[in-house]
Amino acid sequence: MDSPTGRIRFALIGLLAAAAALGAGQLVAGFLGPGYGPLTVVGDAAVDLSPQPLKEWAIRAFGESDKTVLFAGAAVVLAAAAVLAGLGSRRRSGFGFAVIGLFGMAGLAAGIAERGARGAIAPLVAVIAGLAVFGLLRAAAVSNRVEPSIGRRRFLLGSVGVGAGAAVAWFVGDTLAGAGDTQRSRLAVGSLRPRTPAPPIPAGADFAGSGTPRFITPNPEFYRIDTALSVPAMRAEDYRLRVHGMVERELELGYEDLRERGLVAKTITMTCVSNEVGGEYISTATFVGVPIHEVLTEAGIRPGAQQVFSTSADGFTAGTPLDVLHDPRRGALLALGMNGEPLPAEHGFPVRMVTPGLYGYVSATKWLVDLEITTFAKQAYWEQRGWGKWGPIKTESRIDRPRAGERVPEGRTMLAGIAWAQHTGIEAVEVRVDGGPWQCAQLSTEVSADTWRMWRIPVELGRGEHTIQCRATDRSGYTQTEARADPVPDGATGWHTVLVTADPANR
Ligand SMILES: Nc1nc2c(c(=O)[nH]1)N[C@H]1C(S)=C(S)[C@@H](COP(=O)(O)O)O[C@H]1N2
Ligand SMILES: [Mo]
Repeated sequence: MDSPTGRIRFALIGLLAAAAALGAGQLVAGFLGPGYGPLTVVGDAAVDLSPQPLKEWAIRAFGESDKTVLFAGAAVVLAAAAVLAGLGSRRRSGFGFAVIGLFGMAGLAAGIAERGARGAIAPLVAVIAGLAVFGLLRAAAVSNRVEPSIGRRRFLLGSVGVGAGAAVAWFVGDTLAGAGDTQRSRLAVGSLRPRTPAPPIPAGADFAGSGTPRFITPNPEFYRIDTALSVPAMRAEDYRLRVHGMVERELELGYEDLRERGLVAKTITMTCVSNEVGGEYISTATFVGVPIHEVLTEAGIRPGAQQVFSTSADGFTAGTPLDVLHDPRRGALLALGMNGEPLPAEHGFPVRMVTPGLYGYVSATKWLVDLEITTFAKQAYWEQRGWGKWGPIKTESRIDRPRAGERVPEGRTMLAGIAWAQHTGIEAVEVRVDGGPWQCAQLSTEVSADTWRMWRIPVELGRGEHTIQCRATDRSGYTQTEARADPVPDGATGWHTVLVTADPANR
């Protein structure tokens, strides 16, 4: 029993018990509210108990990562104690139970001291889970000595199960706690009143009755593109935006600093570069925020600067040409709100960028924390992965009705769809059936050059299969090309083409 494998097994039991304790504690904490996690509570207590000089030294030594260092330190101490507890209970289980109990008491004390009675719940659950897992796994390991084949199997399965369960519990609890924090913070933000409201959307701005999307995309339906697996949980209260690099003066702006500047509202159609011809990655919202050019002007741009390199809390980066962001007529925003509410967590709460006329991957960083003014040399996330550096949105159009493959009654049918050429504006949309002559569609009332425009046109369809195509012409006089291109590297092109079948009306 004192073989090296035996020792590893008992060390593992200790570690798994600790993992189970943390996972269970974090899961419960997720339901309790912000800051109830076992590690957070113990960390806070440790900070409170440590002498002032030590705190100052830690801040000097580790700066912004002091919290990470504290967490890492706590994890190392816990892991070491867990291994010891496991190894020390090879012959008798009492030692392990005692160590877990001791840590449980410390957690309980920290929880109550830092958060009151409610703070006792997560440590209690954690210690119970830790004791239970320790007891069960140890029993399995001991039976292994008696009945090696059965015990080994059971022990292995148990270990894997406990490890996976602890990880899932931790993840769920952590996500819940973060989402709760973010929602509370969003509610506390209240209403974001713009100094200059966006012009109202006229009744004729969409042809929703004929099958186009509504002009403003409701937030829950707005398309989403994320590189991160989970939505970053941020609070407006903690928000800091750093503006630095080739500037006269560095800025550090909190949420209220931005809000107090006088917000403007702007209705913008965003598009993803990954949108296929006919695709769904396009939506429109009225954003409320601070004009980016004002912030850049305040920082003072130094000669030679070319690019604004933005970084998100989740590590995503984008590089936007400085001249685009510095141009007041472009109207790029540091957006705080979307369609009358603070940004939803999925769309970048507390603050994101929105830039009319550029695909999102170069210009719409969500959960924005850093703006570095720099040269074009620096490469952002998608550029490093082979996508184009500039990302201007291409003039395109889409058929929404009828859908590809749809059966329509023969005779008169209304065709409808959307067209976009952000920051240039749509001049015309033409439609043709079965390769016939191009016919001009009716356009919806224009809201601005930065938003999509809807089109519709009635056509006669005889019985049988038909090919419907559309193409847009923008205000620069450019008609979208028929040449098919994939989204990689800088946006898809080609005419959206759908096949439909017209059936006899009275069957
Ligand atoms: N932090 C972060 N910001 C991001 C992205 C991302 O993955 N992470 N995706 C970008 C891309 S590719 C697009 S098209 C838009 C999409 O914004 P939405 O998800 O609010 O529609 O956000 C941009 N900003
Ligand atoms: Mo995108």
